Amino acid sequence: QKELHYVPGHDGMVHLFEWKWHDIADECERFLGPMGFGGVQVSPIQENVIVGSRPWWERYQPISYKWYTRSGTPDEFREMVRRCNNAGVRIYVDVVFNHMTGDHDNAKGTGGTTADTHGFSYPGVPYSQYDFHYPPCAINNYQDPANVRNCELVGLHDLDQSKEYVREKIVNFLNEAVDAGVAGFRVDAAKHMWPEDLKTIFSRLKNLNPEHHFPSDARPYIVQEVIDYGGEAISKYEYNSFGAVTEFRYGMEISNSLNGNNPLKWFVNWGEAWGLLPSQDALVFIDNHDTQRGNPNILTYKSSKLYKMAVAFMLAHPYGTARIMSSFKFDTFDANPPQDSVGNLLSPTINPDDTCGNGWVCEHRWRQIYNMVRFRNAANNTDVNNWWDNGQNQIAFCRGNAGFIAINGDKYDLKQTLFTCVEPGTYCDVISGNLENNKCTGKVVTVDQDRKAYIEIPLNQEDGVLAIHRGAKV
Ligand code: LAG
Ligand code: CA
Repeated sequence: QKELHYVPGHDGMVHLFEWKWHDIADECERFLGPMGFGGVQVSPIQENVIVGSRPWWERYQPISYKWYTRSGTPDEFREMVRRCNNAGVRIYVDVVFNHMTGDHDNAKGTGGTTADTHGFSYPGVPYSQYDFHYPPCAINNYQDPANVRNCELVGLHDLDQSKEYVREKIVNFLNEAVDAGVAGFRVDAAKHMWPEDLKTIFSRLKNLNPEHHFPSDARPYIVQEVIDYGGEAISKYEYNSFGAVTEFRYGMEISNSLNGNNPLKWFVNWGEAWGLLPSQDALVFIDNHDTQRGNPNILTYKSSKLYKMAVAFMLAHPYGTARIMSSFKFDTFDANPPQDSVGNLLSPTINPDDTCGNGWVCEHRWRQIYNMVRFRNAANNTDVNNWWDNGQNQIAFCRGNAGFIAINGDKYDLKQTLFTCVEPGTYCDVISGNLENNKCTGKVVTVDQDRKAYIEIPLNQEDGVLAIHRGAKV
């Protein structure tokens, strides 16, 4: 269950964090489909407890498995999945079934469901005390697998997935989404569940719904969120035999290097040799919705130049399934998503230059990022070849003879004639510009008969990357 079932000619997943369903449907049709994106990770679909201040994280506290959230209704969800699939863009749902809510007085959900959280009673499912690890204990020892998996993560009531009844509720919840046409799931807090239980649950999922352009016998894609930076009792290798796994070391190492702690030239053997999962098992990303607000060492939209370099490297490199974060602006950990005075989520507005307004960052609409999605598509099925570096932080490599990228992570200009692998001709650097009506609005790169070109990335420019590919010839 590691196959994404992207539509041919599409690649790259974008996490449209906290977007509403009808806005995602619009985005699939007007932008993601035409730009060649492969899929969208959407925020949790199950009903969550309403937290008074309406932080984003209330969605990680399920109160029932009904599809009523601030993102929309069940009908709106189904309609989005249908429209996105028709636009060639797959939908992956963030599913939360390690736990239900924490303790809340008079708990009420986004669909009106109530619960006695202190009594571990959730009539909307229904679950009772018996379905949980009860009496509760707190996770406080990451060297002890039983503590991590059978106790409560930050006070969230911990379901017992070894119970047949609990498994059945979870499987039904997931299968309803499969019926609606989703292509797979991001499994929240997978590290906090036993691999054997997960394996059983996933084995009971239906095949993908053939009415949504999936091949027959297609299995749902599963990516399990297992945070493993090393040094804890639970390993990502306990999970990758039966589904893909989030590779948290990926964004950590790239951020670390661009922050000046390791030379970029070391990335010549980037991949399993670095202790990363096998490529086909790994979901990779620079930041996610947790690390962007909780981990100061991870690059985010806030350090835009370095961040675009990181994302460009990720999309140019063939290792792993790439996921792009699409954020809302925030100052503090708890900051609300864009919302009105009564707590309804706001839709993004689209500016004339394709960027977003209304508090949405929309990294996926930054030219340097969406053009690298196109690069990734153009370079599909090729390897890294003709690696070059200056012994420090200036690197370049090809993808077969389909594309070439150079990155300047040094504190001085990159000015070099380099072998580009691509056929002779005139190319548009898709980082500094777009190809519009056969004209390049950015740097033009001339590749000579020897497939060499003069490459320039001055330090004072907006971006530290240059990229050309066979899909963007002038
Ligand atoms: C995840 N992956 O394993 C999510 O990616 C992450 O965003 C979730 O935490 C977490 N696991 C649980 O699904 C988020 C926030 C937490 C928040 C939690 C539940 O990072 O801060 O906890 O969602 O809403 C909040 C409070 C805690 C409180 C807890 C229970 O911050 O202080 O104890 O709620 O009331
Ligand atoms: Ca657990």
